[in-house]
Amino acid sequence: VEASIPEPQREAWKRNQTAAFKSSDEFEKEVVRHVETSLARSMFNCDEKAAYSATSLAFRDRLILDWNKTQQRQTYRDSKRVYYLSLEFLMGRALDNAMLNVGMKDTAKAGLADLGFRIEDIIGQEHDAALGNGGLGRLAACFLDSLASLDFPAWGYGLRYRYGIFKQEIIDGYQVEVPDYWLDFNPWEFPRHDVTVDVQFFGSVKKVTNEEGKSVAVWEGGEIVVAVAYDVPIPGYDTPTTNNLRLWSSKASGGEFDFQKFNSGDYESSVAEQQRAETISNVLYPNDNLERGKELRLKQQYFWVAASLYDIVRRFKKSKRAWREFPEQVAIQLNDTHPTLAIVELQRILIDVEGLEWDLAWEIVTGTSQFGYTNHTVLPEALEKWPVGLVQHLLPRHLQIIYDINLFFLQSVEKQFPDDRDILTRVSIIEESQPKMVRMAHLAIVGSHKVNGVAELHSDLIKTTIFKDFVEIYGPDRFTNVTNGITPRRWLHQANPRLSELIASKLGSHEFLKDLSQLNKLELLVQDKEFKKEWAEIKFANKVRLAKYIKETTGVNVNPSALFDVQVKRIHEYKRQQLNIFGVIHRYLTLKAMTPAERKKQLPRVSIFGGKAAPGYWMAKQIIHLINAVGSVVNNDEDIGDLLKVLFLEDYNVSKAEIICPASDISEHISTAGTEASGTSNMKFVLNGGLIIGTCDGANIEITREVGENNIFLFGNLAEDVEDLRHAHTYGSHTIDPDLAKVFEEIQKGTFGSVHDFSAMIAAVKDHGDYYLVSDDFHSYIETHKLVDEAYRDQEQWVVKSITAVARMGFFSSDRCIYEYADGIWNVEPLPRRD
Ligand code: 9GP
Repeated sequence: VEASIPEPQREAWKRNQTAAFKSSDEFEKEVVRHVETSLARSMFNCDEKAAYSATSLAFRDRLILDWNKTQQRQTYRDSKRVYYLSLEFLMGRALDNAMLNVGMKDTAKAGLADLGFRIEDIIGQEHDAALGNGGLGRLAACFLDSLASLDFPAWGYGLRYRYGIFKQEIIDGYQVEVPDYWLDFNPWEFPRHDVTVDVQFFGSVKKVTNEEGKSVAVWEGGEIVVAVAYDVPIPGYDTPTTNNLRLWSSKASGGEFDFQKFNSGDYESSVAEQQRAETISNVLYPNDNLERGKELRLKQQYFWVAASLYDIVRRFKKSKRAWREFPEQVAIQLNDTHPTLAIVELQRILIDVEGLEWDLAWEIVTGTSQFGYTNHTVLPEALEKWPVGLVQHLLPRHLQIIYDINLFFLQSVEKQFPDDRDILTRVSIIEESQPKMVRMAHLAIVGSHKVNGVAELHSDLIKTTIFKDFVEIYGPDRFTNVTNGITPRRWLHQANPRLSELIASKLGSHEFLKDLSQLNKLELLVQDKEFKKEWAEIKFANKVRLAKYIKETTGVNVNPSALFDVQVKRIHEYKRQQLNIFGVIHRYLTLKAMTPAERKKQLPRVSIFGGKAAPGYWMAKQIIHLINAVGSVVNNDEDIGDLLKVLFLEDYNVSKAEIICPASDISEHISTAGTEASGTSNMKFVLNGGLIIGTCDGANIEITREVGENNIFLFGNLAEDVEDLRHAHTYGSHTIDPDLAKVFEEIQKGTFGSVHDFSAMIAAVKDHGDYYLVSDDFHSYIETHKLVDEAYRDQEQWVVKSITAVARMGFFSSDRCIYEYADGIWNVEPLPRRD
């Protein structure tokens, strides 16, 4: 490549290459330069916000140098790339992560101190990049960190929402949603106005005969929306590899507005098209584990998929390889069914644009290690289906292709099972309902070479329930498991720097951050007195930090010596925050019934909740309301004092998780067995030395296998019993647990205010079949909490459990996940720098 540039020019470029700052002096220079030039300010009006901006720009510049080299290397080596298609990337803050990953946090700290700033205050200025709802989006963010840290040539593709997940405010105990406009100042993205893709919607399809006499489909008319690329550098930890996350933003084709209309005085409609186009990437749908079937959502999906595939194909075509080699160069991972249209779009490109025959095109599309599909849920309300009429209207050519894919698929199934008519109805991509629906999960399975679940139980469940027929058709090998993981860089090193340092001091280096299995050496230290003392001190300091945050945000004083019991995650009936708050009420009633002398012997507890409810999820909002209502009674009850505090922390997000996770003693992962595909916050809490109380669900099961039954508190019915219990609730008699009945009575007496608001929550258990088994699990939940209290009283042993659990968490690094995907699904190799 270099040879194409004449020698003298090459020399001039090399001579003037930008150098990355290496010392705190050089860093300070960069900060001051950005304050003075990029921000047009000076030492006299550089507040913390400006210092944050300049610091980020200094680090952004640094990342971009590595980003450029990484991209050049990947292009030059022309090896297979992974494309991770996710409608959500819940990145959180970037600055702290960038400083740690490039190993320059201390340098920045010293430099900022020289300039008069505390690094924590500067980090705290950053707005979270919250382009996701919960676990699914955060998993994508952890995967990007691992892909870069392990030197894999990989790109993420997503949407650049103008509004991420809403900001949650709690007003009078109720959730209120406020838009999260986060793009005021975002130094972490590069607009690429030269990288655009025209995306077509609507219109019609006609058959024409081309010059070769072949009948081909032409999709014409409709409207074009332009996708503009914004690139976000993703730095790996302790490596120069800096990968790319490409986010698409929508804009109207043909300029800002229609001049003709403008000149004729019709200003409003002159900008209407622009506004309509921009709507596509305007807002993230705020539902977690729920699909609502809105037209705009389908538009978002196709817009993002079409732009991403165009980009991927454009890059592939530069290599001048034959189409057959496409699966050898490109692995596309579908994060849930949201990007499933990519399968149809690739088939369309190959047959309609590139002129390949259907069979050859389909062979390429379904080629080994081409598309992989990750399923993240078995909840029926979260499985995507689109009305055929809507797909026809929006994407007429795609619907034809879907029908053809389905026809060929069903023909082959019919051949395989000639005597079974029912299987055809069950597996068809088209559901013969009123209206007819396209089943996206079926399409994803038919078009992918591998389908994976995200924890062992979940991967088994999909094979025996929702996708059972497909196991018969394709054989078990198409289905696999990759248990989720988390990045230890953010969730240990960044969130809990003191613990990370303590571990590094004992293991001799920070290598464990890239090979988490090394944590197992900590087990040798569980009897080391000094080590245990330091371990406990760090936990306590993290609790003090959280207590301070609680005081600042809620005004409530909590005792850091109390047992901190945390449940932070999206609010959902299946995750059972209602079980937790009913348990808290039970504890409150028990304390109230005691004499003061008895109370004195009780262990103080702080029950901490946090999480957003989807704006349209009424029941979830009532749960938030009940938690707050209980808090305002309990926290002000003089009989109770410090023995019990109940808090709901507003606007739970990634940066708050970084404060909360290191501060838990116990955290709650208590979904009805068989409903939580994996869960990943369970891993974050344990990695930070907290123990968990949980059901035999999702990754809790594997966490138990790793850390040992003595170091986790399990309770409740098993997944295999759930169906029978539900059946018994509906068709047999359903008696409510007596302790839970007392809790209900108390709520209905009005102890926590509005009886009316909470009646539906009670009725769901008492009168509507208790679908989530709250009553069935209540007794064992309460009993298990008693065991938690007992265990916590023995602080010495508790610390041993905590250390042992952390030592055995190596398996849950997202690095391990990425190696499993790379090996078993993508067939890609890392591409480290050779120098
Ligand atoms: O509900 C699952 C959660 O259990 C899992 O940890 C996460 C990442 O795999 O995905 C969630 N699923 C969804 O958000 C929607 O399918």
